[in-house]
Amino acid sequence: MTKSFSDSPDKARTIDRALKMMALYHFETCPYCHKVRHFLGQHALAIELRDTANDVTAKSELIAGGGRHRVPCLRIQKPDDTVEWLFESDDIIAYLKAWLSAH
Ligand SMILES: N[C@@H](CCC(=O)N[C@@H](CS)C(=O)NCC(=O)O)C(=O)O
Repeated sequence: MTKSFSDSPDKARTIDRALKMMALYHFETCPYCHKVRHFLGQHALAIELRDTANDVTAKSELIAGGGRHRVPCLRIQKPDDTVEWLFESDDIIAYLKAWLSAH
């Protein structure tokens, strides 16, 4: 289980589930990806990382879903199963900041 944002186990489980609905497409040497990974580390956000430079499946998923091989990109699966592909490191961080304040 990820670091809890709350003392409540139920709330921690809800947060874990929500984090599992996200994945960050990135690669190691990209400075914009580094910025987003740093933010994830600072806030102990256990979001799955998919490395498009070393994982052909991750790269194909990003191109098929997001329309281009540009990183970083945050894949967000919504409760209704629709998927949003969010590009731009600043927009990803802004989204996660808003997500954190809501949780
Ligand atoms: N303004 C973007 C820049 C992202 C960017 O330039 N990423 C590079 C890797 S460092 C990339 O994916 N280039 C391939 C492309 O744009 O098709 C951000 O802040 O996320």
